[in-house]
Amino acid sequence: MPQKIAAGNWKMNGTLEAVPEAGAIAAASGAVETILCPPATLIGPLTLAAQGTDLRIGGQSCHPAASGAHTGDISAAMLADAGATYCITGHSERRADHGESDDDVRAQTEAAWAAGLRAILCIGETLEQREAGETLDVLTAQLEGSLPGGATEENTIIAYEPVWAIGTGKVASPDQVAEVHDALRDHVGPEMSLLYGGSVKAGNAAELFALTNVDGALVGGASLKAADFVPIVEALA
Ligand code: G2H
Repeated sequence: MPQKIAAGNWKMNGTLEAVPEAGAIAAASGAVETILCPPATLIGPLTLAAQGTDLRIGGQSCHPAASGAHTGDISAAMLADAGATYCITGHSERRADHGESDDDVRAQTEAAWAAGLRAILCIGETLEQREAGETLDVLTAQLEGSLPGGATEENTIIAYEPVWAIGTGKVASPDQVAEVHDALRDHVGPEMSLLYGGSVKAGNAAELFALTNVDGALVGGASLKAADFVPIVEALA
């Protein structure tokens, strides 16, 4: 059985004032694997807030190199040093804002593994690609291009995030999610956790989690406040 996982992606949100939210989320974690991926500046403080609890902390991206002349970047080893045990790779906002290709994502995922981090590798189609009937082909190509050989359920989680559903309030329908997750299951085998991401909220989580091949969610906006995120974690338990 794939592990059930509720992961929060704080994106570029949160300052030290947000640490108590993580503390409240930490207090509710345990029944399922619960992860928060804050901005890099908060990895240390959130790691401290999560000490002695089951909440795990992750980075949102990493540079493929371990160190060097890469101004503004952060390596997987640095994330691990700050307390992270997970790292998101290939989020569509990184692919769009920073031009990250499948090759970049594969190198980042390998770097995350080398630092002992478990990767949360994101793939997703645009609205244009969906309307052209290309969804499964696009996702297969992204998976084949960005998932390194040697991926196992221990070092990798896959997150399906349709780009058109991210932060838009539009959630993919259960049928749309099921079609994609069933196809992904055939690709990655029976044990790897498959998360859905894109406008997940307490109100739609249970319906998504009821789908056979949905093992949890990668949650953006609704992970910033414990009052919003804890019910999602509970819906998965
Ligand atoms: C998708 C998701 C988190 P949101 O990016 O990765 O964000 O839940 O705000 O759509």
